[in-house]
Amino acid sequence: MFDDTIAAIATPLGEGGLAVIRLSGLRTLAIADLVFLPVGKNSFKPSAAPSHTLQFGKIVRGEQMIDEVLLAVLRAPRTFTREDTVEISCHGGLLPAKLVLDALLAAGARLAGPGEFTKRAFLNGRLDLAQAEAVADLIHSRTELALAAANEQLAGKLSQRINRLRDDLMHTLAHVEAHIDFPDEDIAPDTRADLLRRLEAGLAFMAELLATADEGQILRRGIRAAIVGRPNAGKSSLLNQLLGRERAIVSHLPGTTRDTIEETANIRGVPVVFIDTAGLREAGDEIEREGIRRSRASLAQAELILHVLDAGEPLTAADQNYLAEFAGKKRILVRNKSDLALKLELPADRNGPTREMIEVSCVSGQGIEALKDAIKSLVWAGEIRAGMLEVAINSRHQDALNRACAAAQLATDALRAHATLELVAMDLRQAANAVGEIVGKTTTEDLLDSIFSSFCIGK
Ligand SMILES: Nc1nc2c(ncn2[C@@H]2O[C@H](COP(=O)(O)OP(=O)(O)OP(=O)(O)O)[C@@H](O)[C@H]2O)c(=O)[nH]1
Ligand SMILES: [Mg+2]
Repeated sequence: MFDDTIAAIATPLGEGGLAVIRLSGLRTLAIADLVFLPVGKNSFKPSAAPSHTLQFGKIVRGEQMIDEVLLAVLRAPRTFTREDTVEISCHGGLLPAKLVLDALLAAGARLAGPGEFTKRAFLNGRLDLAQAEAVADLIHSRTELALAAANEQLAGKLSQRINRLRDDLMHTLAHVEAHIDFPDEDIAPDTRADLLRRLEAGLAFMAELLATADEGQILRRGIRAAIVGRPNAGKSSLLNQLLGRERAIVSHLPGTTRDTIEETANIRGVPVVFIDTAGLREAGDEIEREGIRRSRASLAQAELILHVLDAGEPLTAADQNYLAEFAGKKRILVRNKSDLALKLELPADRNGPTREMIEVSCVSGQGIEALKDAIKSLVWAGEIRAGMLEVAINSRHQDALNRACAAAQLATDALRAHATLELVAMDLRQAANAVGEIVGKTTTEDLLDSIFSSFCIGK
């Protein structure tokens, strides 16, 4: 399908034990022959080597010996790209990998763009689009749960469901179109009822998939949780407890934290970016005021607020204001310093979001596990169902499904109202196309570019 052969370093740039250079395309074996000298009687030149074998030898460029390597020969079609592929493991470090790559480029390969190997895998039919996206999810996953979801998607669990849905829409479309060709015949009542039933089942199924969108986002991107409260409440101490290490400076001086500090932690499978902020108060010098401005900006961006209150101090008017101010957000009240005598009394009227209060001591660590549970259950309503991981959709899928749903709804309404069948067919085709975008049955070059450009080079 492609007449050029692409090459790239597939491992991260930097020093390491090994680096891997990848080569894929029609001329892979010929190019590899030019740069690889087999060493020992059991090694072959790439074009003579059986598929799926490792050859030991040297990479050379003219007279210059570059590195001693292991070279894997993988012949089409049993490869990731479905093209002839060679993977060269050389010594780690920037220079050996770069010189091996240069030798391949000099021998006729072209430097691969981001995600180009995966794009070829897609265009050659090895993966569909949802599976190709799962490759990127897998690389970027920050928790085991996200990894599990990426693996399910890569295995085609989402694609199977999407394909069934699309087939179903196409089937209905074919029925409707058959009647358009014979304008005298109206759809028989029981056929119409049957088509409506199918469409409704499809709509219900799409709604079910759409319901996983939030969870899919959380798995992929995590959530941002701002730790706020007045100075000295123990915000930085709480960040350190949640991370399990001394990240932020803690001191008895109010106004210690001036800049915002962001760190990611894995909270019961959910990646959470915690943002420690400058204590909120009116006074303060110029730097502290800037810190407070940043606290406010973090607050605005956060999906979750951990409002830290000092159990050893009575509630102030400022605290009251903050309690009211954050009431509209997803929030957890953290009553810190539970090791001290309790002086903090919360207003009796704690309905709504204020209900959630966790007592902790950042000195003893008491309550921290309960706080993690509370965070997890607040961002992740309900259990993490095994079936959900299989289909946790991303925002592109969500967008396509929303369009498909709207079009399928129009088709359903039109069919029920005995509208012209042409109209029904048009909406159905739109729905099927939108669903097809998810797996890449209907795509545009722009869409592919936007998906694959977010990949690493060499993937
Ligand atoms: N007794 C007790 N002291 C605590 C606890 N948590 C924090 N502290 C103390 O409270 C003081 C303030 O802690 P920080 O974590 O720096 O408070 P902060 O909210 O980040 O303060 P600013 O950055 O100034 O806004 C320090 O002296 C901590 O040792 C706790 O659970 N119990
Ligand atoms: Mg602090």
